[in-house]
Amino acid sequence: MDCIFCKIIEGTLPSKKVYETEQVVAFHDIQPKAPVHIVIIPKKHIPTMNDLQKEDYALLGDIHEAAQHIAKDLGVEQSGYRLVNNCNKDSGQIVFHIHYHLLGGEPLGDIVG
Ligand code: IU
Repeated sequence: MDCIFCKIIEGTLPSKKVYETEQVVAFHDIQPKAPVHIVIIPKKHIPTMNDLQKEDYALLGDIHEAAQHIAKDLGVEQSGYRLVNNCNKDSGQIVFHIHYHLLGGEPLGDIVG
């Protein structure tokens, strides 16, 4: 499958991983928009939020669990952070493997992933 994030999951493309379970992987964004900018993805290839099926909803819990761990590990748990999903063109989604941006490390204002 020609999906950049699937290649990151397989390890055929490099990434700086910060968290991994059987279901999800998280890594540093290559073009960070904040001091902390992590991309959290399910290992299952789901293109967009529109494609989520009921059987996938548990993955959203896994992603939130990942976000809690990462926020703590990277020291933004108390200062604050934002979790953002972009869906389709108007949101600015460029990678069509569902993902959540975890942003923090400074007052975020209008910064989105
Ligand atoms: P978006 O929500 O689809 O716009 O975000 C995709 C993000 O994936 C974007 O912030 C990219 O910098 C990031 N990214 C990455 O971290 N590693 C990659 O190899 C590629 C994109 I391509």
